[in-house]
Amino acid sequence: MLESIAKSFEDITKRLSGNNKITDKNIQESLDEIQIAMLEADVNLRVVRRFINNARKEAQGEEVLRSVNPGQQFVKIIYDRMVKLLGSDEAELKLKGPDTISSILILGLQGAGKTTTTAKLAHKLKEDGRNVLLVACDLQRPAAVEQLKVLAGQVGVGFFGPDDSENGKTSPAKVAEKALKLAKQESYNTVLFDTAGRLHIDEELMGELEAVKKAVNPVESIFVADSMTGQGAADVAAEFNDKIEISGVILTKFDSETRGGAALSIQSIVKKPIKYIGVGEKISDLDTFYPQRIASRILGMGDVISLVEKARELTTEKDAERLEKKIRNKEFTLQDMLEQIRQMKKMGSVDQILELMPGMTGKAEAIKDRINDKDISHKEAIILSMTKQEKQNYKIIGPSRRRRIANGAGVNIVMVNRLLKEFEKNRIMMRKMLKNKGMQANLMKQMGL
Ligand SMILES: Nc1nc2c(ncn2[C@@H]2O[C@H](COP(=O)(O)OP(=O)(O)OP(=O)(O)O)[C@@H](O)[C@H]2O)c(=O)[nH]1
Ligand SMILES: [Mg+2]
Repeated sequence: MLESIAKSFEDITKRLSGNNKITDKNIQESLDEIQIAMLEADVNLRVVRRFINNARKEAQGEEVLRSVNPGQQFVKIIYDRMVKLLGSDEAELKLKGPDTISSILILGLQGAGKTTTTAKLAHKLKEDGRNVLLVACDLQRPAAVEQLKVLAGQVGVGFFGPDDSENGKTSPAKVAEKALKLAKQESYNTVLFDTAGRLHIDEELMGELEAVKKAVNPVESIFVADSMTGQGAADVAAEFNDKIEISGVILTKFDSETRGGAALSIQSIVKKPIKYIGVGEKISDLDTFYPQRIASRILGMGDVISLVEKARELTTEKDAERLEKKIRNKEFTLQDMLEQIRQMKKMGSVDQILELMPGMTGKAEAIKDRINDKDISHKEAIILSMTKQEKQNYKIIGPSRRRRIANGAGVNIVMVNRLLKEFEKNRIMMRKMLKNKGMQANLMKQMGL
């Protein structure tokens, strides 16, 4: 996935990050190459032009950081712009609470992967504890209803479709209405409507979809697009959005030789987020779309990017001194830890962070088992559930406070205990690091100093 665009960018960013001097001329040269790489990846021309112009302006206007070289800094600018192009933050489904029915409409062109994606979403939502009903509103192909029925059976969720006796006498909107009645009777709280595709957008399809949309009043109307269709996917999504407002996009077949054009064009053309990517044919092959991770995969420069990020955060020597003093004086608080956790979140994947840490090479696999991204979110939630006082002085957090914090964060008390232990250990370790000259150099390097 994204191999070819990543390959083109690899050469550009590698060369750039070795540059100690950056001039208008080599900015222009690199931007020319980036432009070619993006066009080859089938990114929409208007999107590419805007990207290049903005990156140039930013590069020329940016203050030079003391602790990284200008080439590295330029790579970071490109990375930030790319994250923006991909939509900045992840965007999951917006559903109502469990006591109300949330309807999700799935639409898109023929063969885009709608039916498969409907089943994948059902699987995910079932795992989240929702009671899911799949509804076959595709009356175009006789086999379509059966296909969804089989998938519903595999996932283990409810199914509703037209009867054989209704052949030719019903409409997608009528099926949808009946399905909603059934959902109410049988207390389903999440209803997914799979609809028919067409080769091209036509009036009949749009009319049909509008009628279904009116009947179900969905909280999400998800446009399913085949990522292999490149920037074409963005144009079609825009048309669907004009006619029947969509709330988000799922890009399928991201596991295949996709060049990236769809992912990089959709957000700026349609202004709707990509919520998930399909990464295979199995029902579990649906991943949240993380713009930061995709951008790092394309640029392949995770270490340089985080180095610049840290350097930006600690731009002056004073900041570094302050942190060092905090550690020395045991003033490193849970609030500081929270900030560290947030930095980790911002950087994207745990893998990359591990690769960056000195002495971690080779040990990454073992550690990965212990920390994962969910864990990071839990930790953030735990610290956020503490009062200001507690964050400043962890020693006051006794058993009843721990219980309250666990409740507030929606986690088990064991996790609160574990976090506090880890925090204590980190404080000691950091102090030790400061005493050891070699380790100190490493720590400073990590901070981009
Ligand atoms: N590799 C891969 N294949 C996928 C993915 N999503 C769907 N497919 C395949 O794409 C083909 C079409 O998928 P469907 O879900 O039937 O597509 P559809 O949009 O419902 O098609 P129509 O109902 O005919 O419009 C199937 O062979 C799927 O297995 C994906 O994320 N990765
Ligand atoms: Mg289908």
